[in-house]
Amino acid sequence: MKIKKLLVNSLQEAVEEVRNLYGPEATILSTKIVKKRLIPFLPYPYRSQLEVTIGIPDREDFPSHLMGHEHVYEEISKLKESLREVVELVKKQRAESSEDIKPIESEYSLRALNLMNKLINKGMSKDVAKAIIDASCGYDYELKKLDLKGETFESLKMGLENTIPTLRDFKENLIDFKIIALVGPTGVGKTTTVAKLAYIIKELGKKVGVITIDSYRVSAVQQLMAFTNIMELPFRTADTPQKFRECIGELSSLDIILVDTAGRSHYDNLRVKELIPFFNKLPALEIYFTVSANMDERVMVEAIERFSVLPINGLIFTKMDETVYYGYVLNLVYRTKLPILCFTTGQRVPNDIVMADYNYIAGLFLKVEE
Ligand SMILES: Nc1nc2c(ncn2[C@@H]2O[C@H](COP(=O)(O)OP(=O)(O)O)[C@@H](O)[C@H]2O)c(=O)[nH]1
Ligand SMILES: [Mg+2]
Repeated sequence: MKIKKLLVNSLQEAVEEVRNLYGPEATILSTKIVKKRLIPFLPYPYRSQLEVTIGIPDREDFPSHLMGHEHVYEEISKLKESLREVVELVKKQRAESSEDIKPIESEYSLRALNLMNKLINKGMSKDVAKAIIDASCGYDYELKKLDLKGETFESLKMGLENTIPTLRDFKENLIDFKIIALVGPTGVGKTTTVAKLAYIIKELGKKVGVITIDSYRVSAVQQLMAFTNIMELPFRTADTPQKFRECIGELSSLDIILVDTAGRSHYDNLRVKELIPFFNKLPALEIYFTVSANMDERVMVEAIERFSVLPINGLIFTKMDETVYYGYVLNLVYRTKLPILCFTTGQRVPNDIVMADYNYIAGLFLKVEE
């Protein structure tokens, strides 16, 4: 608050002056009668005047064009009123939404609600958890509620089977020639996963080869080359779409070709597009978007959006050992409807990989916490 002093002839004049000069919020703090000399230096003659001390509220925070205008205060009181209305509205909506939950609670058995909570506690969105639990439940006429169809683990598995697509028959379906390409953000574990998949496919008695698409010539291919050498698998590097097709031609007598891709960053939209000519009109191609499970859910969604300029067939989740928010993973699957091919669970090649399997997925949410 600013303090000002004003000399006036009467209290009436003071009130008017204060209002005119400083607006209705200014207040008279005190008054005092003072003698004003009519001739400087001489005590006489003099005139009595009223000295008023005024308090003016600070206005520094207001935009300059509003300063000194009375309607500033009206605006503020209007704003206060709107704010009060907003607060009331939010309170009302909150009360209504908690009413929404009550029918849900009374709709399910305690067991089903407990399971739903376990899913939600690991990052699963409520709507996804509800869809899975709905598929795990049947109506219990005695309880008059939805209850899990069987024992918790089996019920969850059933629920997952109906809501979360997977490629659990992947191994059985490796009959015709296929080109399996992994795309996704840099550093998620594509190269490592290609090596693990190559091992699994070779163990199935299939002839498998690996091509690395490295159009930016930045990635070290040594890692994969060393691995394919040990396993005695054919290995090629392609830096142009034309070279890529030549490599496929050379390896076309194999059963399966795995394709690793290298990139600088998933934020680089243009570079994702650079992959399009490599994969254009390529028969028998399957593209798997690879993402690490330890990413924030929003980052995962943003990454898949960037890569969806490519025709994605399924999902691979890496670094499952580095998260407990498995719910994020299933949210992504549920929303994209893309089936899961596999999960990777550590750095060790070739061991740390689990092909998509409902026992494994159910176990993520039900295993005893360490
Ligand atoms: N903890 C953990 N690390 C992994 C896993 N998969 C790969 N990595 C590591 O992640 C890093 C990047 O892997 P890389 O295959 O080069 O990723 P790329 O850039 O997508 O090809 C390496 O240090 C890998 O050992 C996994 O499942 N769990
Ligand atoms: Mg790589």
